Amino acid sequence: MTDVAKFRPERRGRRLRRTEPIRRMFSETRLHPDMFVAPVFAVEGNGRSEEVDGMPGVSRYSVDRLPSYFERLVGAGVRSVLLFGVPGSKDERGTGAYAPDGIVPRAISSIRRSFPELVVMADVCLCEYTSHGHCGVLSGEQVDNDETLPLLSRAAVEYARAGADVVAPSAMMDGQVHAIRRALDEAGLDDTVVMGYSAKHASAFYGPFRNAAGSAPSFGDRRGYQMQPGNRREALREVEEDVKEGADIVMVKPALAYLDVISEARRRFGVPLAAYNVSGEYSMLKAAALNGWLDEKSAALEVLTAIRRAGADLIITYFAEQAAGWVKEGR
Ligand code: PB1
Repeated sequence: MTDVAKFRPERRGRRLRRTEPIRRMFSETRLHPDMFVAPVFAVEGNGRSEEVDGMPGVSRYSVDRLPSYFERLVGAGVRSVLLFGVPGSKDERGTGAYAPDGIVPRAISSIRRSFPELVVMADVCLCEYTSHGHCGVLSGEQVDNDETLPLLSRAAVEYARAGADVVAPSAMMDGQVHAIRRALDEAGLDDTVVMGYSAKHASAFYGPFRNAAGSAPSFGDRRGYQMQPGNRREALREVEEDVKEGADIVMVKPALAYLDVISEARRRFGVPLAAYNVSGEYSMLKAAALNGWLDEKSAALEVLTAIRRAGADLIITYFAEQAAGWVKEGR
């Protein structure tokens, strides 16, 4: 057999991968439960806790069932929730979204005193409340941007008055952050944080959420207000606009298919950056895990690590409860 001189590489990158303790020392991207935000669906009625079709492990809860669920979240180490209301009735102007006794103000009021340690965020949009399923009021077949702004502002004020620490406008209306900030300040709610859904793309990955919230548009789509998936420069302009309008936190959504946008937003802007690991990103991983094609914990932690590595400070994720437990285990 040919005698081949032994080659001894000078650089041995594997030295820093040899053992688990060495690998932990040089881990460049770390997750912490404090960075996870758990989306929560609050529904009308009593005694309701219903798993969402297409989102194994995610349920919709009536207000009376929220405290026990929040006990579970806090016990797992989750410190922040993002509330979505699923009203009992809908109408053309989405009046349930800004009703003082609406599902979200009632949900917030019911848990605020019991969970002072939780950061309570409330999504601000009309789509769950409108009979047509669009994120604003219609003028013909178009969402009327400027007619929608005062309604979003009213909703944000109601949620803040009920005790929300953060209001999060997700309607993708131009000027929504400015309008809501001004309304909050005029109502004396200067301390309420505004988290803008700044760069929100018209994604195919929202399907399971729309099923959970009954918020799919009854006609057309959201491409007249959410951005097309391929537009990164436009996304950065939207983030910049939200910063100018006074957003305390900006966001890129979805996350997994938009890591480049997250990374560029992190590079350009100093404000806290959230990324929304949306329903479809959750469901596809869950489906693969349930079929035995992927290991759920490893794949989910890899996805969350990627979103964190791209630069997100906060990750809104349906894996929040599980991931908080996994991260604590791994410490
Ligand atoms: O998890 C998800 O898919 C989030 C969906 C998101 C919630 N903010 C919306 C997407 C949509 O239906 O366009 C709701 C928009 N207000």
